[in-house]
Amino acid sequence: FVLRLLRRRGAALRSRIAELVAAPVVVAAAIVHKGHVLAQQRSYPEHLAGRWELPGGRVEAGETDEAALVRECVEELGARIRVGERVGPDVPLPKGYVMRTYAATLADGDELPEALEHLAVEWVPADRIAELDWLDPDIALLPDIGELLTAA
Ligand code: 9L3
Ligand code: MG
Repeated sequence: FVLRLLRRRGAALRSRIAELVAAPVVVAAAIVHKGHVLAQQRSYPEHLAGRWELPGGRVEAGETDEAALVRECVEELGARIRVGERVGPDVPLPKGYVMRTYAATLADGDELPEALEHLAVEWVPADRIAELDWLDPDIALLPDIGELLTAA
């Protein structure tokens, strides 16, 4: 029965299955400007409030990583970004998610974006990255972010 259904429904069903099997992705943006990376301080949930992270969030069904990152940065910072290369490895998150990070730049101007959903936003230079209390998954990215900042 399943095989007949698969044959009949073909590609649509297979791609739906692939979607369900793949690890759901949280995308994060390492937004770089003049040797600084943008860090934002979480306001929620309570156990993460006060800690720092790269902007981003969950990729929704049918959305590309890039589209999700652009959307999240508009929601969180009111800023449009240009998404660049992948940075560092996929980092495992709770509940089977992975966090995937991309380098990015601000698309319009170079003013520090606003914290629309966060407590604060800051440009952090390479030599001050280690001073912030980052979320656990973001800590795994810090060596790659340091390299990104000093390579530019
Ligand atoms: N997360 C960790 N580091 C990040 C981002 C963007 C997200 N740089 C984790 C925190 C949340 C989950 O991923 O548990 C979903 O993120 P969000 O939708 O609450 O931003
Ligand atoms: Mg978010």
